[in-house]
Amino acid sequence: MSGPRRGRLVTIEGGEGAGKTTLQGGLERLARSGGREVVTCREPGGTHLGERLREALLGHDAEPPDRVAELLVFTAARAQLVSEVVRPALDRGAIVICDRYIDSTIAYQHHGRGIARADVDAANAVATGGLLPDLTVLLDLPPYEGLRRVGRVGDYLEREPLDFHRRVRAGYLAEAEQHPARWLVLDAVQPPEALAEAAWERIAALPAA
Ligand code: Z5A
Repeated sequence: MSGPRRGRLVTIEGGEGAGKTTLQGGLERLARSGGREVVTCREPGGTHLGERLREALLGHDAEPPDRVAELLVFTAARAQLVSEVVRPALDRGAIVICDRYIDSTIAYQHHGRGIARADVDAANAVATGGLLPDLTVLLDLPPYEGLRRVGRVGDYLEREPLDFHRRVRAGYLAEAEQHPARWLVLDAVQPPEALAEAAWERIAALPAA
């Protein structure tokens, strides 16, 4: 990692339709009302290159890729986002709220696809230079409920069997259990306002920058 960080990196994780984008909006409003600079981003995406990689990978006509290619495309998009958006924002003292980050790759490509943990960790480390979130909010929801909420079968990941999505959910919960200081697990059936308040309480309690 290069130099001290003054801002805070908050990531939001969970399965399809768990409410990540909705929570990001709620947190952005709460953070702005406190006068902080807030930068929001999503993965894959958030940069010109990242959005092009997103379209190539998840566009409606995209075929399911080789699983190692999939790992490398997600982490390539992340490398661009970290260097172009996240690190500069943290250096300015902003709160960065990112919809998905390294733990999506651990949950989907390791727990879901079965790629070796060491390979996923290495790809994440290269992409981020070791930049870890200060807080990761997991919106935990049964996969069938999340897929019902979004009401579509869009990209190839959404077409994966329910068992794949169950492994992803179990993987997230296992990660959160192992690193409780970094994770906040919320039951995503709660109303959006309650989720935003619970997450904001933890963000506000992060040590001063
Ligand atoms: N992926 C990966 O495999 N590896 C990686 O490293 C990365 C990603 C970075 C990206 O999908 C896919 O890439 C994803 C993982 C994989 N695939 N899967 N499966 P995406 O970005 O297109 O989509 P997503 O992130 O999975 O989910 P989403 O569709 O954007 O949903 P969401 O942001 O979690 O939920 P939402 O849009 O806020 O809400 C969905 C609906 O639920 C909407 O109608 C809301 O009004 C409603 N909602 C939201 N909150 C609530 C509550 N609290 N109660 C009731 N209803 C609610």
